[in-house]
Amino acid sequence: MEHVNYLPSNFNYNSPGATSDALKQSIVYKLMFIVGKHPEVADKHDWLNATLFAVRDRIVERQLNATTAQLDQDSRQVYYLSMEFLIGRTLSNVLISLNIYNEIAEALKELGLNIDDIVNEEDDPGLGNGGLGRLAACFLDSLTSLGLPGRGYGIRYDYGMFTQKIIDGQQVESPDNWLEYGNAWEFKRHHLRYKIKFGGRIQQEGNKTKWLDTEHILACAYDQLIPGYEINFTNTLRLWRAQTSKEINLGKFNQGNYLEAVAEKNSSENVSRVLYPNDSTDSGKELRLRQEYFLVSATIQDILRRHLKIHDTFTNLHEKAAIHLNDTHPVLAIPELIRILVDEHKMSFQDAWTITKQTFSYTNHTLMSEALETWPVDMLGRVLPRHLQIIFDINDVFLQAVRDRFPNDTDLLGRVSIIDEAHGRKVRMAWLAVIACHKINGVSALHSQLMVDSLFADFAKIYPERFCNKTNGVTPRRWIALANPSLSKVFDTHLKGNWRRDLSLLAGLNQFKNDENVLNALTESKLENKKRLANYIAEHLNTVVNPNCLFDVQIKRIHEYKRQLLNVLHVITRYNRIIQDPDAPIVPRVVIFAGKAASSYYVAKQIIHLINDVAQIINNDPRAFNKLKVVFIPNYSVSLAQIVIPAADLSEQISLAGTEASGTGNMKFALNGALTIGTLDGANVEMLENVGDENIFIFGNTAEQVEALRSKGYNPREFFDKDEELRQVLSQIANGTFSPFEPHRYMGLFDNLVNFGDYYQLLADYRSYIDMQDEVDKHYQNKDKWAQSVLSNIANMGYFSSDRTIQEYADDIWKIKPVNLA
Ligand code: 26W
Repeated sequence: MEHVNYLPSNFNYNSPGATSDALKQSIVYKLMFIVGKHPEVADKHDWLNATLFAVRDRIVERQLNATTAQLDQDSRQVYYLSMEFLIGRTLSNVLISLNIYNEIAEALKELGLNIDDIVNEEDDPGLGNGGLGRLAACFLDSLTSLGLPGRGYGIRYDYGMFTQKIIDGQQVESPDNWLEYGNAWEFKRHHLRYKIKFGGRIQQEGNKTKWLDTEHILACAYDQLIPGYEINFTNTLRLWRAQTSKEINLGKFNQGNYLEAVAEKNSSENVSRVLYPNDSTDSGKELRLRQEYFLVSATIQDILRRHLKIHDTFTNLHEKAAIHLNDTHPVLAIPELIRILVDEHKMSFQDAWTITKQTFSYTNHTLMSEALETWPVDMLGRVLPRHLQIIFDINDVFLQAVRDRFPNDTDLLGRVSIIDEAHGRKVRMAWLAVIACHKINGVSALHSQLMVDSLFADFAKIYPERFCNKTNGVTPRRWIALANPSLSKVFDTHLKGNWRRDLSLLAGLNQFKNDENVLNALTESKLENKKRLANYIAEHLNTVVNPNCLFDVQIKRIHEYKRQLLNVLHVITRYNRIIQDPDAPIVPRVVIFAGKAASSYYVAKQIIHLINDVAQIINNDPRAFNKLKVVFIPNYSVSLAQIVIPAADLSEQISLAGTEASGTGNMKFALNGALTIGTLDGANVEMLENVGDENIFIFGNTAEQVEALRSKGYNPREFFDKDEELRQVLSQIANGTFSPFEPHRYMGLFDNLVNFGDYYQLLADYRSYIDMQDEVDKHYQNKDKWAQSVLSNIANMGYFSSDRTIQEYADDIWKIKPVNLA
């Protein structure tokens, strides 16, 4: 492309400068001329915004550089479609990327402000539920830091994940109005708006299909710049917000029906109002379907518009665009692309289908059947009739090919058909993804294996070359550099090269296994982080915890399969032992929980209630003082994780083997020097391979044993009857020891475990869990041995950087290369 020289040739992109003086000047300037406040009257939030604007300028320079380079090179890009991006606070992360943390701290200090106060003033946008959304955010960070061209696409929900309060021991939800004070970080693209159609009917005219009488809303783009770590490059996260389309209301305005027209405006904007707070159960609600289509329609239109600006045809779309589906939530992008190519650009269905298959790829994040999305054929036909028709067409072509290849397997067709006829005619979105995507990956070695053995076994026979594994990773910038300054200092002192950019350099720590200086430095750093957390707990929960205790932590969504309840069984066992034998030596522990329960998930809410009831009894029992404390920290979020994870000694990763697809918290803890107690589930398996079995506490049945037990008829009663400690604990839960004013409160939890089959096999793993916890205590009592394990554990975790993961996606799935930067 030809360029006009808009800027003088001697223009310096770094003109605003990054010294603390220059930054200070920019901050004050932004405060006065953008925020519109005099420094004398500005409050903390004004200063935060002023700082954000000043810093944003420095990123925009990089964006200009990136855009020019990308346009010149017309390189293949990845488009990462996700209903969730849990990006966390921005300011501190950008300061790390630009390497101006100290300069900003200095500038703010000169302005009479403390950088921590300003950083903590920023809202933490909770535009995701948990693992899947946070993974998307780590991926954007890595993609950009590697100089790879791509763009995230999601929804700009007005309300993110609800705020959790604990009142009388129970979860209470309230809306998270994260945009209340605006969002200084985003750019609203007023001109970038797409019409999104719903409803209506199909009309066939010859071989042309028309989608008529639709209702419309508009999707408006909001961009957030994603900085890469120390690289003159950025990518964009583009989030869509629903706006009323003027056209639909005009009629009603003209009829004088003002109120109805305005009411309609509100209801159509509901599409981007709120994030569904369910992870791992498919809600099947029509509004959710509309949200999903809203995301993909706006996105596909945007990708095609961009493509057409540079090329005059779509026949090379797959050479320029790799579209990635983060789980099945954005799977309607497939029929949407076909619809636009066929109905609006007159391509044949065959050609459109061929291009589609070369463009899309898909990650599966869960095998649990209740999480697999299906839409009733009726509902899909009502909301998106043309898409339903295209899905039927895809299914016909696919089933014909299967029939030709496997003529003798008559059951196969019913099993692989996109339409599930057996369960009330439903569209199986995961099937559609597998049939249309050239690559399908799981998120850990174990999960990817189970995926082809179970959920997608039939498809693995049909398309063996499509399935692969991409083990998850986490970004070392946020999860070490930002969250753990004291540990970062230890790394910087003892490692050659920059581990922030190449996490495999952590292996360099191995040579210090017997170096007391380094071991002490690690222990000191941990203590500092534990003090920081203890302060947080004191301030927010009015509870005092002693940083010299072992901090035993389980933070994640509350779900039966993650087995927080097994952790509680251990806590009570420990409590009972303290009471039965008060003089026995014991490793004092603080057991910390955090996590949200989906608002409609009764059992998960009961588990939260039980944790708080148990805490209430134990923390107020003088016999347990200095020996055991239980803390539930409310409102788990990315920013809370950044405080809690660096402070953990022990990381609880205790899901039933075969249920946790990967886990990413497990990686964050281990990288921050916690040892793991866990089952052979998800990425724990690969962590064991990397860190060695002397540095990790593995217990419980394997995925195979879980299956075997289930199929031979698992009877939890057997375990109940034969294990006295277990029996005591369960009886206490059942008889109201922890809920004296409502003794039957936890009868349901008890029955689930003992009488109704214990689906997640807690009782089967109880004894090996307790025994392994005893091993943890023994290990911890030997301070030197513990410190050595911590060191080896960190040193061998370099594999779990999301930079490694993204490099694999780039090479094996997306086929994208770094942009050449000036
Ligand atoms: C339709 C409702 C719904 C919503 C979200 C179903 C399922 C989900 C997600 C797939 C749940 C999720 O976040 N899965 C997690 O993905 C992480 C990133 O790959 C993994 O580390 C976790 O093990 C997996 O539970």
